[in-house]
Amino acid sequence: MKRALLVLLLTLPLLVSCDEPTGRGREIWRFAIEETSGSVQDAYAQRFAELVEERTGGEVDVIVYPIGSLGTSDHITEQLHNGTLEFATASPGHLGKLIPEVQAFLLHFVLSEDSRVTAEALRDPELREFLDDLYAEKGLSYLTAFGEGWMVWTTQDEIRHPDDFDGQRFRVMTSPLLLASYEAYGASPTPLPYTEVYSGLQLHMIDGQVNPVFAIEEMSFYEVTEYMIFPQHAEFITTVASNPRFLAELSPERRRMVEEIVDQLQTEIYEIQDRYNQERLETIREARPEMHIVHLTEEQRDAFRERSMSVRGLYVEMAGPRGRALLEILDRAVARAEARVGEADDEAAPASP
Ligand code: 6CS
Repeated sequence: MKRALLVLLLTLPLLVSCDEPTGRGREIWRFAIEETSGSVQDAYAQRFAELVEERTGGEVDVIVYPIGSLGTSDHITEQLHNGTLEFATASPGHLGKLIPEVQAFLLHFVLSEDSRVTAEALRDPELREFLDDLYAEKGLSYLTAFGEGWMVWTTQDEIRHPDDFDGQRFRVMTSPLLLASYEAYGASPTPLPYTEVYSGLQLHMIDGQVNPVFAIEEMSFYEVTEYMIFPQHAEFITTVASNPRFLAELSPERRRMVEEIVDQLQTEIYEIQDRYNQERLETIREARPEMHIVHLTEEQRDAFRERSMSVRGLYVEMAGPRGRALLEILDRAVARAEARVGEADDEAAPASP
């Protein structure tokens, strides 16, 4: 029954589009996201749709499916692999079950503390080439990765030291490395799909969760927790993927168009996520002035950093030699990005008298 509904849902736009007054059915590309309408991923997919429609003169319509309409993140990845979807976001927090190496993006205190550097590093050609191969092996085409903001803990109790995690049932995404990461802090991590987190918190099945500010606002997690804790330990990173057979059948012009749009959106999405995260923190402050907002000190962060070190070894055990190689590639990508961001800052700085 569920499958029949899904097929109907996916084919409906095709049927509708065949009814164009010209009689010439428009082409439909389906883009599923792991977030709701109004999210960072939605902004990405909507801009992608707008640019595709503009550049194909309306020949291609991109339909965006928010989370829930086609199932969980795992279901979306499966549909992308099967070719029922042409594009989808695939966050390492869930995709790590299929591609263990991508869990490098989930490690704490590994990437830069400057989100501009991380955004720049995610464009690195060496990194792209490596991820291209990993995704291809699993029947997916890697298009890009981008950050969606710093991860923030929302909890019932104040957490300033790993010992405060003791006994906390803490919701994480479903990749095994995340369980290991919060076990290292002493928590009892609980993997759950995104759409079940609010009720989990409300019914006290879990005591806390972690996500960027924009998500905490749009999913209303702030309504059912007391503290927002900013540890600045990791950014939420997602990836965008396509179906390899679909891409292979595109004309060279269309293929180039997709690459150019993805490239253009890389800068735009950085600005959008930055704005969403700032604006929505204000929304939360206004909606719930009693919410405790805690920024960990350097000393407090150090205690978490120290505990997180053992998880790097676990990552290499899970992801093998290619996981180790990816960590090295990330190090090089960050170093190159730091140099580029530094140069841009120097150019922007007013010349000394
Ligand atoms: O926590 C999650 O599961 C989700 N969080 C975000 C911000 N995006 C997608 C992901 O599935």
